[in-house]
Amino acid sequence: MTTPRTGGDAGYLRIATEEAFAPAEMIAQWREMLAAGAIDDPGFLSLWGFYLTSRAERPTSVVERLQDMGERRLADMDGSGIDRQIVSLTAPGTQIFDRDRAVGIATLANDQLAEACRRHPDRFTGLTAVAPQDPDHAAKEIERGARELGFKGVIINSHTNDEYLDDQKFWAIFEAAEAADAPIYIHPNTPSRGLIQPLLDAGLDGAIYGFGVETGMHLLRLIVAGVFDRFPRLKIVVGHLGEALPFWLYRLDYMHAATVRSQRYASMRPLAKKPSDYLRENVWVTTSGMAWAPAIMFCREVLDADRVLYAMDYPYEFVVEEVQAQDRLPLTPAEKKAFFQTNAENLFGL
Ligand code: 1DF
Ligand code: MN
Repeated sequence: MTTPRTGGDAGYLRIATEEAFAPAEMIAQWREMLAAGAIDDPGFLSLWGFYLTSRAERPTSVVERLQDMGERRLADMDGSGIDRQIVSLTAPGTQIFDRDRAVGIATLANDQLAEACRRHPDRFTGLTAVAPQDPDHAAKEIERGARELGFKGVIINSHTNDEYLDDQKFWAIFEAAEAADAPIYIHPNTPSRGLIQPLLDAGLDGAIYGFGVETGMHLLRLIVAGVFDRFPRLKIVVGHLGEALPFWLYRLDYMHAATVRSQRYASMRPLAKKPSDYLRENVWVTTSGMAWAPAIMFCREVLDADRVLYAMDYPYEFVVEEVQAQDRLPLTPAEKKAFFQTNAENLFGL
């Protein structure tokens, strides 16, 4: 098969929606903190302790590519047929820092990303990075991102120092995102302290499985806490085909209803809708790292074809054959255009 090309000759533009970058300053701070023994988060130590010290080919190339928002990235996009990247701050971004540093890195990352988007407006669209450690500042940064920087959504890398967004102290973030009509991409982080140990023991804490456990659970926590009853127009995006939740729709509905009825948990109160309704009305999923036709077709069937979007997960996943595999999905030309292009344009307001 020929190499995919940009420019729409397949009948659609390819918009990749979970693409990562890292300011050199953030990588430098991570390196310093690791070297100083200043970090005790087991997930961060496992993930970035590896990426920032390994000399193997994949981690060194990932760390270099993350920091390039210029020629190298554009050449990679040209070589894999990606017309536009929706770019976001790589995990865990600000979410490993104390509050003041986190706010500083969010601001710096957003200013750098906005500059790259201004240089290449036809290739890059940005998402706003925030420091959930300071929810009021995060709310203001969401507004600045939307109004001044031209960003089209928000990135949050799952838990922040073991805390999840269903805690009402974070809800200023949801209020700001809903007001700006900015989708929040809940991207994986390594599992929180209480969740990680058995995964870590088996080498399963990272992208192979732990990311999905952490992030799918995070979204479920938002649902059962009633976040979408309080913020009915809130839009959430998750990668990796919904972090396995689409497979669980039936059981989630059945068990949620049964649990509420039996009044087993004070924390599990009645919701206005079924868990699957929120997953079908407030959530969009992307195919990052899941270039697998049966799973993609299943998600289109049980969610909705408008809710399944293409993503690559550059530079962690950079495999031209995966673009080709998705070009070959058993879809009509119109469906394929929605999958690669117009679903993303509609969701992010491009
Ligand atoms: C990995 C995968 C790292 C994904 C990521 O960010 C990431 C990895 C730190 O393979 O270590 O975003 N991913 O989304 O699958
Ligand atoms: Mn990713």
